Amino acid sequence: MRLRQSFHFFLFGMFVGLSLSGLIFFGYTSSWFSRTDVTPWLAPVVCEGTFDSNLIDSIYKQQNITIATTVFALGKYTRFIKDFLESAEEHYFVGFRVHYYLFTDQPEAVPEVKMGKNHHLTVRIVPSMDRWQDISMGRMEILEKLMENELANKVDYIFCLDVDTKFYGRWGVETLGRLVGVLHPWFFDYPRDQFTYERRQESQAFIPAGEGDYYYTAAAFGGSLADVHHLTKTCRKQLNIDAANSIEAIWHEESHLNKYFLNKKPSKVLSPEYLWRDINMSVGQVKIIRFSHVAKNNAEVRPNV
Ligand code: 5GW
Ligand code: MN
Repeated sequence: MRLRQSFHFFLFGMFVGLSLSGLIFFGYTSSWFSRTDVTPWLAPVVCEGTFDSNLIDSIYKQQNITIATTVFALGKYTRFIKDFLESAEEHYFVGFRVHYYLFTDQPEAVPEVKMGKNHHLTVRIVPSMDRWQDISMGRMEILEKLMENELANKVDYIFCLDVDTKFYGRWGVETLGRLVGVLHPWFFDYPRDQFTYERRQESQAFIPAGEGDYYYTAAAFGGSLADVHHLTKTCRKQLNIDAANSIEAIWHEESHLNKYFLNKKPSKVLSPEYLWRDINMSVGQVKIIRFSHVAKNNAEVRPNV
């Protein structure tokens, strides 16, 4: 009798033990996949609270680095230059060497903005382009040639940014890495089947269902000069193949960028703190907004396409 009782007790103990370990194991695995400060390939996802800005500044200060930064302002987008540059001068790599390359079809529309110490601005004239598709395609090629012909061995890192944006907080050396992608502010908490990847097999940007890690924005990307050069060269080629096949990826170069990042995983991912949206977004989802798309009236600023 006593033996039977203790046997039952033993079974019960086993049951509780197994259930608990199952719970712990399940909890552990699910928390691993839901970690938001690191990717499944162990690249950091940079957000407030994951770095010490003073410490990281002091580490990078020992290296004599230059960060090139490209931005395009064609047609009516020249109206965004002032806020972009002024806010960048308050928040963007303050104290580090920065060289902006601003590409525009109207150099006379570039406002005078006082550059901080070791920050420089070069304005480059590019031909006017009416079709968005030409701007988006032309952008990759212009960047590729800039890096090849002028920046090689002169700068260490490069970021390519949209101009219809503004800085509200620090964007510093915590963002530097070999290949850096930024999470799109609309999709960071969506399941991957809802990402707006290119789904037609005929496009070079095609990503099949069930694949893809994140949905990255094309409004900000960067990394080391060699890695970003390879990125722009690859995307330019893929865009050309699509054009030759009369197919245009659903979100233009953003679709191609996402395809690129599927094959070449970013070594660092920036959280949506590094590209928010001034409109339609609840601020509660991020601790700080550093860089954000400003509200714009597309019908007003975009040429008729
Ligand atoms: C954008 C859409 C349709 C037609 C033209 C343009 C356009 C883009 C333009 O007329 N001038 C221009 O300078 N651009 C550059 O491309 C800007 O740097 C802009 O930030 C970038 C991406 O275009 P956006 O900002 O309109 O795209 P979304 O997806 O951020 O709205
Ligand atoms: Mn934009």
